[in-house]
Amino acid sequence: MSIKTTSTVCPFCGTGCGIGLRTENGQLLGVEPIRNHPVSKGRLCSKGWNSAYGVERQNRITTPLIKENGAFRPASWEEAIELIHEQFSYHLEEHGPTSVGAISCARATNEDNYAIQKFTRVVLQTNNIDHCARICHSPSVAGLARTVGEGAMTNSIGDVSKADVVVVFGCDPTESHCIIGSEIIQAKERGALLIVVDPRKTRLAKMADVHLQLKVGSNIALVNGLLNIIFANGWENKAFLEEHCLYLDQLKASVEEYTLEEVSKRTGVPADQLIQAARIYSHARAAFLAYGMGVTQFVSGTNNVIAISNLVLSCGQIGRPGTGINPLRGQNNVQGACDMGALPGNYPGYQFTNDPVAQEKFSKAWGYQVPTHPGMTSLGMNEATLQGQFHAMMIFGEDPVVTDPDQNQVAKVLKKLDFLVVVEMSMTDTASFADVILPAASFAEKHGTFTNCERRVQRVRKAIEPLGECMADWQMIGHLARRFGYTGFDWETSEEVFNELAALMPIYSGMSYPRIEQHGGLQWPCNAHAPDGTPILHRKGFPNGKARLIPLHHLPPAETPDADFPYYLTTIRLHFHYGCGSMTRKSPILERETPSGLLFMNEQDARNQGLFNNAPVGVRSRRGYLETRVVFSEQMPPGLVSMPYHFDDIPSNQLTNDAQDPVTRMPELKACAIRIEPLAPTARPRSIKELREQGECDAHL
Ligand SMILES: Nc1nc2c(c(=O)[nH]1)N[C@H]1C(S)=C(S)[C@@H](COP(=O)(O)OP(=O)(O)OC[C@H]3O[C@@H](n4cnc5c(=O)[nH]c(N)nc54)[C@H](O)[C@@H]3O)O[C@H]1N2
Ligand SMILES: Nc1nc2c(c(=O)[nH]1)N[C@H]1C(S)=C(S)[C@@H](COP(=O)(O)OP(=O)(O)OC[C@H]3O[C@@H](n4cnc5c(=O)[nH]c(N)nc54)[C@H](O)[C@@H]3O)O[C@H]1N2
Ligand code: SF4
Ligand SMILES: [Mo]
Repeated sequence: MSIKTTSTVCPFCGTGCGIGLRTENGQLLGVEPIRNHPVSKGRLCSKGWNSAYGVERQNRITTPLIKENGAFRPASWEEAIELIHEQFSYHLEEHGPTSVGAISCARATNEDNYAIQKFTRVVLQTNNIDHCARICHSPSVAGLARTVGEGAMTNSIGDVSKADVVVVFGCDPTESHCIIGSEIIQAKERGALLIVVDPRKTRLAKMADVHLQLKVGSNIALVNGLLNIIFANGWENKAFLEEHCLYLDQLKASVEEYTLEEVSKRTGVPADQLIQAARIYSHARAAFLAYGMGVTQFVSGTNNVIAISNLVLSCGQIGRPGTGINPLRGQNNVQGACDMGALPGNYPGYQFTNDPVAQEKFSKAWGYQVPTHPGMTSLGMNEATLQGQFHAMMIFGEDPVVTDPDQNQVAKVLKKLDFLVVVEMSMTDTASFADVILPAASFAEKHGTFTNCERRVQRVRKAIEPLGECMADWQMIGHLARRFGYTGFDWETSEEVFNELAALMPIYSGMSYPRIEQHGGLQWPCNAHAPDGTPILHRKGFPNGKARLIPLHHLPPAETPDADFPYYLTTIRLHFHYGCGSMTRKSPILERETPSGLLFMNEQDARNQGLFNNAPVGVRSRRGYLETRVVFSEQMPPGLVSMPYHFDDIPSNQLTNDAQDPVTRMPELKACAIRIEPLAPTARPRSIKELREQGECDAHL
């Protein structure tokens, strides 16, 4: 008997830490860090250490399941595939290809995502393919494409240590990207200056040299204010602007009205702090700016990203080590899922679905004419369902009932679908709505690649055999496509899938499994011009010749507090749990740390409502109601409360608003109006299931 360690990648966040899966006799024993890993260097956060719990047999779905008379029964693969073929064929024939679609999985491998989007385009004949990037960094993909040309982190995680200024803008890396968070703390300890832009006093905000504690939803006003100060003092990088940027005059004119007084009033940030931050950022030798959901998850998400890009470009803090505009991509493989074209408007490698040249390229490569009608986004498919125009859907590894805004609305959609297939590892709220569930192999049971937030494509390696009848998503796609009578899906290994996708994507064309292994991961673009990959983008300029500065104006959140709903609710992440909690909540260690959803609130606000610490409360928005406990938090400013979104029993998405960014249809997950209804001091908060059973909540679920 011997213990073996398989080197692979953490299945949670986009940092992409290296983990060793320890096995004995084909059984998973646990996890160890990889000492010489280029990103994590022997470190892991508590989720990485606990990743083996998330894939344990007792929690898994291990055979296909078919719903009959409201209950699931085990089925064979043949039977499940037959039913899917029959139903999708029917809807394709009856209502056409715009009436069906798929949601791909940012937790699955590149090979899985490539196969899923190819299946959707070739077999289902539609561009109705999307995934959770929609409600995550789609504004980064859209915004940065318009300004600098690429929607990804421009620099590498290691660049944090080369910066003399670090800006943490609307993200909370010590909770959400913990190893990046620890790099920032180390940089600060070595003398780098830290600026945090966040309405909450996060752990990093407490350590910061400047904490711009702005009002929720005032990012553009704040950035335009900083630009006004920078231009008024001549602190911009004139040489860089001259050589690399278009439309400076328009930008300058647009920020004129953002005077110190006006911006201070709009954002709530004192004028001296605005001046201090503008001076530090513009004078930095190398300023590393990281941003996250506090920027993107607004109706102004794309404009927020563009505003930050204007700031970065105006100070020339890009294209050099230690600088850059760095969206911290969230899911382990959300960068990859976007790269693979699991998006309605993009083929693999960000080639546009409305470009005739790209259409021809992919039609030829895949051997079938690709669809030309525009695809719908995930929330677009939901709306079309309610309007009776969308009928059948496949969801690969997402739990929108818990993670999409306005849970009651999502449930209504899933109920209305004529046919729903969910591909999952374990039973989720969303899977319970399915007509067919297919059992997905976990990251530990398959080979493939993940692309982390710094564009590093890394090898995922199989440590154990797939449990029961589980299969990698790309393998299921192969079986499905063959049943539909299509060729071109006959891959035998994940490596064959990778070779096919790399050949079609100029940004991956220099990659192969052996080369990825040799280099410890390769950062795209990796091709003939950059055979060893590209740790820093835009060293020599911008893909479209020059970068664009784009004037913009402040837009408040769609819903603002009023007499009926007097607080802003913002939703956040907690260190110990991940996404819908379907993996982290299986770990007794993580569950012990944070077992339940909570409402974080400023102590004074709570006392004004007669609430004590831990008091039970009802929380109501215009869309839903839940019950939880209040926790006094010095992180929260007056008027703002926060809740994590990881808990299916206390789901903050009961309350959130699906008002959307017009460019990307990103919903406004970071700001909605709520009221707090104190419960009897001895009452126990009821779970959402109890509330539903007692008729105090929308009954769709
Ligand atoms: N532990 C854990 N880690 C995760 C995840 C997880 O579920 N759990 N999920 C992963 C995923 S998918 C993602 S996308 C990333 C996200 O990682 P982050 O971007 O760090 O995520 P959040 O905690 O949602 O939001 C970030 C911050 O935005 C702030 N904020 C709210 N409103 C505003 C505003 O108007 N302006 C500014 N400037 N800030 C504002 C909030 O106070 C919060 O601190 O995390 C990844 N990592
Ligand atoms: N209120 C609020 N809501 C939010 C957010 C917020 O900040 N506030 N953040 C949003 C963001 S940024 C994101 S990214 C989304 C995330 O939302 P989701 O993508 O729905 O969340 P996850 O928990 O990552 O769910 C992924 C599912 O994939 C399954 N899975 C894992 N690996 C595989 C695989 O290899 N194959 C298959 N088929 N399945 C697999 C897991 O079992 C899990 O149930 O949540 C969004 N929702
Ligand atoms: S920081 Fe992210 S990738 Fe690293 S161990 Fe934690 S969850 Fe995994
Ligand atoms: Mo995300």
